[in-house]
Amino acid sequence: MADDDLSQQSMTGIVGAAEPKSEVKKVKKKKVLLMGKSGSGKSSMRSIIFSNYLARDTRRLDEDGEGDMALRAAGSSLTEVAHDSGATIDIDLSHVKFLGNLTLNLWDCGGQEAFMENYLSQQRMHVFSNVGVLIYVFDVESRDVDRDMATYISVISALIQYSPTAKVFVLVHKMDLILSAQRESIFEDRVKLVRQKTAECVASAGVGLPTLPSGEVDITAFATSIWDQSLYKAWASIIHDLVPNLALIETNIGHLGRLIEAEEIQLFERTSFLVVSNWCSPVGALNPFEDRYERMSNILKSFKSSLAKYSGTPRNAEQFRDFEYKSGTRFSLFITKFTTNTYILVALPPGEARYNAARLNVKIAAKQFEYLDSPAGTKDGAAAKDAGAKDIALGEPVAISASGNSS
Ligand SMILES: Nc1nc2c(ncn2[C@@H]2O[C@H](COP(=O)(O)OP(=O)(O)OP(=O)(O)O)[C@@H](O)[C@H]2O)c(=O)[nH]1
Ligand SMILES: [Mg+2]
Repeated sequence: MADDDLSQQSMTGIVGAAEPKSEVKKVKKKKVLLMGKSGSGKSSMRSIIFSNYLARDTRRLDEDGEGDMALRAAGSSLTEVAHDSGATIDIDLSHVKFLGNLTLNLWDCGGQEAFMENYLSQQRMHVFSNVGVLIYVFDVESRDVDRDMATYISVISALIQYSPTAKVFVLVHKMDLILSAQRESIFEDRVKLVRQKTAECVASAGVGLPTLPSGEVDITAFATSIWDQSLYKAWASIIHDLVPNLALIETNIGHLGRLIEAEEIQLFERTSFLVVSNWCSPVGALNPFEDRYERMSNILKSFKSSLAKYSGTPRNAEQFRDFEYKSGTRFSLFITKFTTNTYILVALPPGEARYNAARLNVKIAAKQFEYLDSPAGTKDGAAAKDAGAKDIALGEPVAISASGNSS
């Protein structure tokens, strides 16, 4: 696209009026159950994704003592730190604010047998009602697969009884402990078994759980490990299904990408650095690295962790606002704070004018995206409104030329 064309483009209507504003701004709560056998890795993944822990920080005291010491040194408030074995006692509840309108109520359910029995009996209704998502974690190294399956099926039965519309994700975890040549077949066998047992359970109950058009129960399975980016891929997919307004956000990310001639845009959630939305131009789509989204999450979390270490700031502090990388004649890239709850990554073909125009346009777009990201009645929502978000649907023309002059 020529520079002139770009200058004539505007951010008009970048946020469409398709969805009523009251819908966009509604605060949505989702109860997410994190379940599985004790030691399968639930709290570890939660700490890595939502509390910026490094994988090595999750090692339990009963293994080598270093993990919990690291957590203590960092002033962690997680309950498992207070417990010598590191196991979660009963249920650890956390509320994670996600992209403004979404609050995840994360129920990290300690997996020791006595607790499991309790969830399935006395606390059955309390634990299993109003569940939006069940994430069931299997330890791939477990020696008692039959027992694990039996517990899983008890959980599925309770879910069918109290939350038949819940979406089920299955994580076959600790894959790093399996030889890489065997990973795929072990994962496939385990998932096949899970699907078969789930289908039997649903058939005997006669009702329940969302199904695919094929009639199969809709279970999404991932092979994960805290030691590589697979964890980010799984959680990005889980979150992707939950974020409200995502279709609208995605449409507008595409609009922005075309306007600034980007090759790729990735939108990260601020705390977890999960990629919640992305867009590629036809050229960007040729990028052979299909796992680049989860790789970027992983890299940025490590980067943030190093910044925290060297600047002495808390783990969950903002750490950085801007990052830019110009690779000569190959590409330019920047990552910048976008809205209250997001960071944006923009990859562009080389060229200073294009780069500068993109930076300015992203700044302008941020004000408009803020509307989708901040629920009504909050300070940020009000700020977004003041910044012009109210007129988004009407489309206030703002044009930036590729030479960086605003009109
Ligand atoms: N090798 C390997 N170890 C892991 C992985 N994920 C977690 N662990 C380790 O597994 C141990 C137990 O992890 P937790 O997260 O406390 O287990 P949990 O599922 O919360 O256990 P409960 O709270 O008792 O239900 C810790 O020492 C972790 O470091 C993984 O992907 N690979
Ligand atoms: Mg735990």
